[in-house]
Amino acid sequence: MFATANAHHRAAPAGKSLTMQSHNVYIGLGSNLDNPTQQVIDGINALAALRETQLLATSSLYASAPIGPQDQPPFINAVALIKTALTPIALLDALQALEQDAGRVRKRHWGERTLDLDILLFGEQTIEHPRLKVPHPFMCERRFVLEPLLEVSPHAHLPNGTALSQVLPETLTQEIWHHCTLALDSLGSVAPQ
Ligand code: A4P
Ligand code: MG
Repeated sequence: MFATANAHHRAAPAGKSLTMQSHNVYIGLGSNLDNPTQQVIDGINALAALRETQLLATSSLYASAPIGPQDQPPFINAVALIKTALTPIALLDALQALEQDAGRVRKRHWGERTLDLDILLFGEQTIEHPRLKVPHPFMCERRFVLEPLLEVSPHAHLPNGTALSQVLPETLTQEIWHHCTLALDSLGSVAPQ
């Protein structure tokens, strides 16, 4: 229902080449505290600045009611596509450092947070590590993940070959709202359009 043309794709920035083996990775961003729109935009720009990493595309921002405890504010979510030469655990460490930089306090499971950064898909890999499960265990149950991911990559699929477009219809009872599209500004950062 949302135009896939909204997704903002960009060419690799000059001077940031990846020489080692690299993977396309989808990151889910979410926030429902301390100006969530700005938290998610700042999170996307922080992803673009990670070492050995390029930002390839971002979805629009979407608003939705919380899944989990209901006595918390609505969320703003987005999905970013990056290309990274970091290993999965090195990327997780980097994302957790960014969450801390955003002043994250973990109040409760599935509860409110200033910035949540989840690794949704890491190339074609399936990862079962005590600290990291990929594909993200709940991604297929969440419209606020699937809709922005499909905006970025309409043909995206799980490592087992299942097309995410096939899974999306099961989540359509969850309401989400298109919040705003993002555009690259003259400095190469994303900002609301
Ligand atoms: N971890 C395992 N796999 C991954 C992965 N693929 N990506 C581990 C990132 N981390 C992963 O995460 C707990 C641990 O998960 C990490 O230490 C990492 O080693 P957390 O974010 O600290 O804790 P959490 O909040 O208890 O759980 P989780 O699973 O991250 O929560 P979710 O699934 O992110 O859900 N409703 C709306 N509308 N929008 C939202 O964005 N988000 C949540 C949080 C709940 N409801 C929501 C939203
Ligand atoms: Mg998380």
